[in-house]
Amino acid sequence: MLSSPRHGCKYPACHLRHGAGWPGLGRPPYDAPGSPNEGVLVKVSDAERNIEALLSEERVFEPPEDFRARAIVRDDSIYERADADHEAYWAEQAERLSWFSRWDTVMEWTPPWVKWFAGGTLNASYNCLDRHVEAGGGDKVAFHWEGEPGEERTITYADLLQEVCRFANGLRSIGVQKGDRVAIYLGMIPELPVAMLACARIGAAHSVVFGGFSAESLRDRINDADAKVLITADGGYRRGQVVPLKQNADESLTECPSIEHVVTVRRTGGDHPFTPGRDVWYHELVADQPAVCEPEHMEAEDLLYLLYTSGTTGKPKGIAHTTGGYLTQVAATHRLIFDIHDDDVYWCAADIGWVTGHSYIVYGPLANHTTGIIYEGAPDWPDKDRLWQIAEKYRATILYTAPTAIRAFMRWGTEYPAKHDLSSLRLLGSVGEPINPEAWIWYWKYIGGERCPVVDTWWQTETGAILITPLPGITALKPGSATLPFPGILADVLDEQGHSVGLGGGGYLVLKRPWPSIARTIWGDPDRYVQTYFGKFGTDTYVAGDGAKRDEDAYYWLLGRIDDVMNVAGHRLSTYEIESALVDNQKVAEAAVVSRPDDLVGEAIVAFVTLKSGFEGTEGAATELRDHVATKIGKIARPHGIIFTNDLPKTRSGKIMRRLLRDVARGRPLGDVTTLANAEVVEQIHTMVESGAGSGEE
Ligand code: 7RM
Repeated sequence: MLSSPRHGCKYPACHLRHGAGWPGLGRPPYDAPGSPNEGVLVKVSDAERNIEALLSEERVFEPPEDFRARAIVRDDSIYERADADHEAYWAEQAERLSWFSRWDTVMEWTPPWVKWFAGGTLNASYNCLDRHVEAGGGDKVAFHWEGEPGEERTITYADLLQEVCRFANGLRSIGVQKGDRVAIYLGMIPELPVAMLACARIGAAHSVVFGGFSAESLRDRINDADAKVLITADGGYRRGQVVPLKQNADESLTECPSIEHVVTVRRTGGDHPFTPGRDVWYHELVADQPAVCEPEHMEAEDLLYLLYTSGTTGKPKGIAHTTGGYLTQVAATHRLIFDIHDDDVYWCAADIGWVTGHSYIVYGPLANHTTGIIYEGAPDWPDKDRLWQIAEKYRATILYTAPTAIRAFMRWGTEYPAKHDLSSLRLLGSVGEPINPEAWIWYWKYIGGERCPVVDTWWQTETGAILITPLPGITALKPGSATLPFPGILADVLDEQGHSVGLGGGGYLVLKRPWPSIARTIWGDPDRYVQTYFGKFGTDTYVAGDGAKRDEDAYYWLLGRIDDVMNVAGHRLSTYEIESALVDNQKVAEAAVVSRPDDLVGEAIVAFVTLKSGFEGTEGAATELRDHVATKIGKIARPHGIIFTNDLPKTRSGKIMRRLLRDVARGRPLGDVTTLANAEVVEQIHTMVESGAGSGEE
């Protein structure tokens, strides 16, 4: 456990660590500010090939005493237990679920292939619903649902079980069988978790496709999975507009021979074509179905779902998750990281179409009998305080969202949260990207009222569940660090040659042994699975594709995707640290950094910067920002070009797409924009850069 003396920082909960001159960094790659050599690089032999760690973040936040006193995890012993015998520890987590029959072995590992709880049988829907109802917990609210236009539905565990059973029977009646795949293309309405759980109940794997994806993306995902049925809605609401889901789906389906039936939920009530024999209304399908449905007994290693992620290039990968290990780990991580108590009102504000929604809106929370909130629409509709209004209304105690959202709240201003009583909140979470320290502090201060720990949780679609994270009752937090591997997780940071870089160094984030919720394969392409995740350092080492550094407390700092690392004057710099230095300036809400080839330094740094409301992107501001980066982390990182933009290209889950900005900065034609949430902004930025407007060059 960290124990750190108090210092004179303005934040009462903040403890600055003393002793090391460069907390969190080990040896600095350049001389300290104020020294005669400030900003001049000092050669660090050996480390040259590794990603350099420049950013110095010294604030440390100990768990508040009252939080620790009530927390599920109050001391370190869980780490020791898990280290001593990780299989026994995971088995202990698995025992919290209900199994129809117990497993024979905990883990069978033939690298890179692994089986967890082989021989055990269970059903995910039974674990999320029936067992709670059977234990007398049917009246507890499973979801408070709020539609974008303002309707409200309260769904108890008993309600959810009945609806899932009806729909599961309905799916069986149109021919869905154990082992089939079912595509789901819905917005954030209650029928989405219902559809997922109904599939799980009858042993069909679901493949949820983001409601925002185009007809083309939907078509490719349906065909890759060979899905038999598609579940969609007539439309979905987004910023007051109707997204024509069924119309998009119909467009895809002209080229989807595997689809036998389309089930459509009536949500918006618009007109759309209806194909007799193929199309069926959800409400008609469930109307006469019994509210009981025997759950299939699934093998632990049976497929639970596919979720497609667009790799950096080429065809999307169908990430395959199985039943026993996945459910074990999402339930355990959800309970221990979010410190779930019976009276919590938990809100993961992600989209269910993202893995975060699968694991931390649906499977984890329901397995733990948690009360959750689901909101259908946009955070700024009808105004920029919508989330705070909802949090206040339902007295949310836990909020889990993404850095991109937090940076948007920062840009909009503190007056929006200030209008609402957020005193029910006791814990905050972040996921999706590295959170810049200033965004972390903002979140902690203006949303958490300086009283809620912020858990920065690192994981991926492929990992299924959170792997690197604080445990809020015991972990001292450092803004910008995801802190430590979850108990039972063995991580490391390796250099190009596969050696551990040790504390203070940067390199490839890897996992050295399997965990229960690891993806078992890429659907239909096991070779690609082996190549992508186990191709670099051998089949016993999972390569996450992210850069990371570890500080002197062995805390992990995620540095962004390895592909985004830049080569400036022989130094490998992460985008994250430069972006964090920019966001540290009081005018900046968000920044994305890329490089373009340069004769002098190899690659020149170009920063795309979004300012907070009230500030202007002048030449003077550009100079100020360059200087700010130089002072904060060193002259080597000083951006060459600064381009002010109103927005940045993002994926649906809010990740900045630097690849596209790289195209813009290099004057190349734009690559694939189909997975963008906001395709129009790239065009705008492109046009702006071409015309020379809004940019400052040095
Ligand atoms: C859950 C999710 C995975 C990628 C991952 C990272 C980035 C996610 C964090 C993070 C730094 C975090 N699944 N990432 N969480 N980076 N700190 N807390 O996002 O498959 O959509 O993306 O997201 O690059 O590899 S994902």
